[in-house]
Amino acid sequence: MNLPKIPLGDWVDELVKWVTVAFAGFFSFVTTVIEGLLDLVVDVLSAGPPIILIIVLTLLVIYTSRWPLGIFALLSLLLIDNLGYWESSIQTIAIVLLSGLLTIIVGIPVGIWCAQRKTVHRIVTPLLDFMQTMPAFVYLIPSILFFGIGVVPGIIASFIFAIAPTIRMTNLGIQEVPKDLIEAADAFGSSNSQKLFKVQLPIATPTIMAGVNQSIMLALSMVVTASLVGAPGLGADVYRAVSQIDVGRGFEAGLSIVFIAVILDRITQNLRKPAYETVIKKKIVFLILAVLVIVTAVVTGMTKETTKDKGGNRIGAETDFQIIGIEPGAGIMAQTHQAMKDYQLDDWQLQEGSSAAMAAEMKKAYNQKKPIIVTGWAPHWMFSTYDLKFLEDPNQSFGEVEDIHTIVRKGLEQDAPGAYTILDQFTWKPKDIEKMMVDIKGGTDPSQAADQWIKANTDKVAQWIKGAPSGSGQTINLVYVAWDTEIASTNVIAKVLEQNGFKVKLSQVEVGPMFAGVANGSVDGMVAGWLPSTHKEYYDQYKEDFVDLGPNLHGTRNGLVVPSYMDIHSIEDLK
Ligand code: PBE
Repeated sequence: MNLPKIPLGDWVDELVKWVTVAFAGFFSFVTTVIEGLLDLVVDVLSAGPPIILIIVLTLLVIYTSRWPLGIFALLSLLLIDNLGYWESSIQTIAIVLLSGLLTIIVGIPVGIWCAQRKTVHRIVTPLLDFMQTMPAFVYLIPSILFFGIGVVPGIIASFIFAIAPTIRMTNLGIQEVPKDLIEAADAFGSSNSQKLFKVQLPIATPTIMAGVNQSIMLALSMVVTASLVGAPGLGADVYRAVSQIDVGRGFEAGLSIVFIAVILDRITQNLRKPAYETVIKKKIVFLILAVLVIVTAVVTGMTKETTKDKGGNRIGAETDFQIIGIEPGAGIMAQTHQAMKDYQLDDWQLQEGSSAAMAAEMKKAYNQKKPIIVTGWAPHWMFSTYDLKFLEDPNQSFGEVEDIHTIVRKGLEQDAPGAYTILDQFTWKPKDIEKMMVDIKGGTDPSQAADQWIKANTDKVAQWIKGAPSGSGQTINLVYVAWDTEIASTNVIAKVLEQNGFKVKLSQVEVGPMFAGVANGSVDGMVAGWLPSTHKEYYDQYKEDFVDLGPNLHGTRNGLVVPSYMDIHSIEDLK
């Protein structure tokens, strides 16, 4: 059938664009509120030394779930602290508590409403199905545009993903209240609200609590996903470990998540019927807890006002002392950390996320002429789309002008000499790759953009394939990271290989896995090694195990990038 493609994606794009602008005020309000709340929760949780919270949590676990589990909680929390994941854990607990709280505030009323009105139920059920089945990643995309990079889009996405069980179980719990009880309540002439609060809700509580428990667990399962857009905590530790293939750290952070999951799960599961309820009344425990929380909140709130002032850097005040970064494993992230040391930017924070999220932030700030600092590199389409500048780097923390190298696995030369030769001869100029990046940015599919570029540059391509025996349909596996530069280069070289008798499989991975994959021979090659400095660590780690075919492009640059309208010139100005 030759029907034109329905522009569903374009419509969604347009809608999101419209919503972003129309509700800008509302979104920034929500962002401020959620960030403020989260700060408060984090401050309260980290008010004293870790041991205090460890003891409080342990006591809570003992109270709800008996002492053997309490011992487990104590040991696992001490281990988390010992391994150095305490701060991350607090971030994670705070994020989960906050999304949990939001699901309760919104979910229970909606669930009650569903139970009371058939029509509402009929509308909400398919919506919930949709929300739960749509991959949670997808919510992150508009969330970044609405709420910016950081913890807020993560919380919102977790909330959407996690709310379904609370609504469903509240509805179910109320539906399941025996008919005769309702009739009895009616017979005694109770009003609707009396019926709800005195009969239905109390009977439905176990079911509702089961729903809340599931929601909290789902929110916890989102922490790694949320870290892709910059949410801090254990999820970010896991993501960093993946990005740098650091098995040990990944395991430690993962284990911490498991411990926290068990503790939160048991507390919420048994909260309704605590194991030692006969010893101390539930009300008293809640009261103590509430007083404790409120007192700490007030005290930290008062002391914070005085410590909050971070010194007088003007740009810092405008940008909240944030530098918007990209994938945690990227070389430029390590360089930025180095720069922050070299220039003593102690007040500043480098936000982790992804290249796409960074670009989205830049777009948002640029359209509103707001100040923003990102980790940036050239060649990049951003420089032709926006008016941007690199901050001067007198200390050379970001190294000099660099090359991008092609790196292949050992043995490729024997196994696929044609592909090897083509990869070896592949070389082009910054303006070539820029042209392609702009096309891709403008909406052209990367493989189509590659086609167009190849058609327009036959002479260059002829140089690459000179003397290369054509393939006989062997598959060549190429890996790349979703940086705009590498999306362009990888697609071009893939097309050229395909035109010369190879089948090409492209896999998008994180930085560490990209180097490791070529080194252990599980993939054939990549064209994305930024050297000598950006990827030095990865290069040095694996250099014995792969073949470096040298530069395919000369003249790249990394650094901190700001819009030209910002009145700042050098990284030194951030001090
Ligand atoms: N980059 C683009 C990468 C290399 C390619 C500068 C973001 C990095 O920092 O690792």
